[in-house]
Amino acid sequence: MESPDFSPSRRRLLQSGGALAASLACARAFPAWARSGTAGAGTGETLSGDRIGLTIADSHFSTGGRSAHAVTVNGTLPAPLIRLREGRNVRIAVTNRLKEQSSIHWHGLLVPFQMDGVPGVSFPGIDPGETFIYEFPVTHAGTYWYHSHSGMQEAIGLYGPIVIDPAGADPVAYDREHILVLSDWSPIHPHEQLRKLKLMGGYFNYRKQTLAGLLAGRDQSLKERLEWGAMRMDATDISDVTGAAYSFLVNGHGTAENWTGLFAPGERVRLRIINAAAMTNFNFRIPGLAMIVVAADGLEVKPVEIDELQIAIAETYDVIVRPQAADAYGVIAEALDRSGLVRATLAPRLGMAGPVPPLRERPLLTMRDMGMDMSPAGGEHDHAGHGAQASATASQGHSMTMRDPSVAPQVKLGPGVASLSPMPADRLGDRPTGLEQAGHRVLTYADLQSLRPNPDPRPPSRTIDVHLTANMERYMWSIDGETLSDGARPIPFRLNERVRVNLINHTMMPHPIHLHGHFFELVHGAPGHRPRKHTVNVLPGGRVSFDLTADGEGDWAFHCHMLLHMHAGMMRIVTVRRPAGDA
Ligand SMILES: [Cu+2]
Repeated sequence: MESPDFSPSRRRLLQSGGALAASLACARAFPAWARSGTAGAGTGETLSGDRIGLTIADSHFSTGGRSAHAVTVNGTLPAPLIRLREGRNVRIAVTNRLKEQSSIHWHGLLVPFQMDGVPGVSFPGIDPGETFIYEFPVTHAGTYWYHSHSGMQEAIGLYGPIVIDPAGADPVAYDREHILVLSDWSPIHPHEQLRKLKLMGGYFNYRKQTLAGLLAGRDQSLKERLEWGAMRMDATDISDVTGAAYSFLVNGHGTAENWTGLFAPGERVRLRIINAAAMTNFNFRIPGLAMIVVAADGLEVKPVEIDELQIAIAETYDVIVRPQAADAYGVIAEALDRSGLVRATLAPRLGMAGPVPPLRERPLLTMRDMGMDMSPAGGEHDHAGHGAQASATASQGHSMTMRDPSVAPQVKLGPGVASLSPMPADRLGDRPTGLEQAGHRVLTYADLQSLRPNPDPRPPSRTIDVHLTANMERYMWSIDGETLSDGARPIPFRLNERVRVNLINHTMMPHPIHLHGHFFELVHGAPGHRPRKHTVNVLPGGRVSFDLTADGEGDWAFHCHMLLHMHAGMMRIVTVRRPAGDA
């Protein structure tokens, strides 16, 4: 990671970056890696070594002229970079100075379950005034992050990046690296957001279809609108908490604050992109620069060149960019529903700003997002974005039945389950919501192939279905129609068994589903180099299959990473137990 290049121009960059960082640091507290004008993640102080101390405390955060209470680590938002080396042991002492319980979960790291940091599942939580010592071996390299797993602390600032350097040579060549932590920030406290959403599921959706739009020939046709209305569905219901509530941030900086990462033309720059948002999936692009995806969720993939990717909450992607010109490039993270964006900048020197593109047209959901795309091309991703053909099919067929219990027999039906998708499709090869028509290369999960051979070649010995369920009007979210607080039973696995898990999305929203303590292989293409991930975004009306080797003994959280969905009940416990008689 250390670059051998110490040419005079490089040294000047480093020095000027440091000077600006120092001046900004007086105004607002940022850790070195997140300061604007940084010359790279390897150039400032980080927390590394085998002993680390973190203190969680109340704080304040402001951006774009708005300010509110925050929960921070060592006084900063985002939290400090933790940089470790594969093969070492680490001891992290976390002190809680809040008046409520707290915790830290090491997202994507494989640790003993007692160190995983989920209160009530794997440890008791860290009480006010207490210190908990996390101690674990660092077993694999890559880009990860950490966050609170208590209450809604993650939404108000408790998140930060983790980089694990490989024990040996890095298979990814690069001259410089930057960390890009994407997040969403609202002065409306997440508990208040939840209250508003319970009153009205579309509370933050200010961009429903209008009569004026209909008369002007925009959006859905009258026929489609009537059909969707009859099903109590809203084609603009893409995100629950939108840009109406949120400022979007890169490394804690809004667009006006223009976080800037430096480069020298011709360098290979590695960007470690982390979506640490509470509720926002981002479309990520750098107009004018191709991106070569080299890792997903920390683990290397065969390089694939693209122009845009959608990064779901809790995912990480590493990409290589190679800017040749001494220009400022806008780094654009646009909210999935196009209710806002944030622009950061990659530039050869300070004071430059990349362009801010206009927001693109907001997407509309289609019949495919309801799991009822019965058009002949239903398995492909060439369907019309506005679903005209699929809609016509639906109105002729059985598909108006959106709650036929026979399609998901294990789901406990009740007021919390408003719909069941009649024909959920495998959408791993689909472009994600809103990017169906983009006129450039968009990453799909089907493009990802693991760089290393998958470690467990066994075929699964059994299959389970996990249904993602909701009543969006009442803001109820569940798995198999049950929530953790309903007393939903754990999902049991035997240690080291190989299981295929089918995630089936019966809701009109994507759900980034995260399993703790494991990587799993997405099932597409030939076995052997399937992408290994810890989080997978299940598109609306879609189905995702993954194969899992249950090799993490203990109890693990398994949940949607949309914080309000998890809080409302879209979470399960997974238990991995030794078969009886095994010592
Ligand atoms: Cu969710």
